Amino acid sequence: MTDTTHDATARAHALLSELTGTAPIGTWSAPGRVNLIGEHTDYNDGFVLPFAIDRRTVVAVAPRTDGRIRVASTFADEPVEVELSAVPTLFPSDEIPEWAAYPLGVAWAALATSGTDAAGLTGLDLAIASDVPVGAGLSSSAAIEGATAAAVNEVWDLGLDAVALARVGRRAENEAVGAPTGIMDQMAAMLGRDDAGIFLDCRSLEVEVVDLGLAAADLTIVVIDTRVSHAHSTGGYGERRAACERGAAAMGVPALRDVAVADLDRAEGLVRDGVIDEVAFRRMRHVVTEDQRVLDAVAVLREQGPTAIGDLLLASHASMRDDFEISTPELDAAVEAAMGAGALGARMTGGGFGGAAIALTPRDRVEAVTDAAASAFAAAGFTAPSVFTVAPSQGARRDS
Ligand code: GAF
Repeated sequence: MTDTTHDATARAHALLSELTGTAPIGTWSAPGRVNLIGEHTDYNDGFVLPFAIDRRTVVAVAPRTDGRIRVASTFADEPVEVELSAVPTLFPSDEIPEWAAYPLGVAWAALATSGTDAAGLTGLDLAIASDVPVGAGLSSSAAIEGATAAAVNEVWDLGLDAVALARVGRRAENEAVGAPTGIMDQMAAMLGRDDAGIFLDCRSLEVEVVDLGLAAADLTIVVIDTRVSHAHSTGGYGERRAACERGAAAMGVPALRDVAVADLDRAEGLVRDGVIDEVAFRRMRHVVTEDQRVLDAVAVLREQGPTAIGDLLLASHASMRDDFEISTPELDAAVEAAMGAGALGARMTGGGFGGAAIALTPRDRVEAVTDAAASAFAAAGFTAPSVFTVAPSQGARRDS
């Protein structure tokens, strides 16, 4: 299996050495993720089936003796430095640049969650580099959060487990960065396993590791990054969340997880009676049917293996395109091109409004899918996509 950690590790070490003139006391990393199926279900307390990918973000750490914490990244011009004693009251903040709000937000949330007093802690320099493309819908944000969370948990001896660290990452994202996301990405980044999907109940946070069996079936996942960048701290994502909350309230349930496919008839009646708007109904229908598709996909994977989940992936894409309205012409073109070139199923992955599509592809069709996506994008006058394969990989870990 390929593991592209090495590149980012060298860059993180070089950055730390430039910053401090020293070698790291430790290096931690966490992966981006692909969501196989289950989109916009996490914040509705529903089900998701993501996997961690073999592209990682690396955090190299050196101690400081002056009670300060400094974060530096290969994609930022300047490091950001604050007093460790100021971390507990750092967020919300308009002053911390967005990229630095991820690692500093993790430090802030980790101290709060573990009830640790910043006074007794060692100051730190953190140098960050990543092989996860930013804005591609592969959760580069959860990768930074996971790597930083694993690092500070160990260096400061906070004693948090993997699920607690995933919650820390989500809190940083929600309250420090200001993106109202669910917990799927952080759970995948913390708990990913080689060759497996993470079947997560987002209400209980119970996880089942599901064998994807891709290699044995001679299949791979092709990522078609449309290079239309997206961000969840802006507009559409929050609007979708609000519509889901309207739908749940109208159905009299805590979350859309509690609405079954069979209840959708009653929901349609509520539209006719003017209790909910038609948009909220369609958002609800996406979430309710998507939860069912995740359950179906897990059952099909277990009973028949990965070759049989293609139709579920396609149905998921259609639901996001038509009911949830988060696809784009580029994502639709990517799905169509992949299917035309022999993929077994394809769908946009992640929050939508840009980012990437994935295609479940027989190994001997990877080149055809890559070429078909490039040709379709050129013919439509879109920016050329970036196309690559990913393999399910390990979650956050200490590398050295
Ligand atoms: C983004 C969010 F961060 C996740 O929590 C999830 O809601 C996803 O969009 C949509 O499934 O990645």
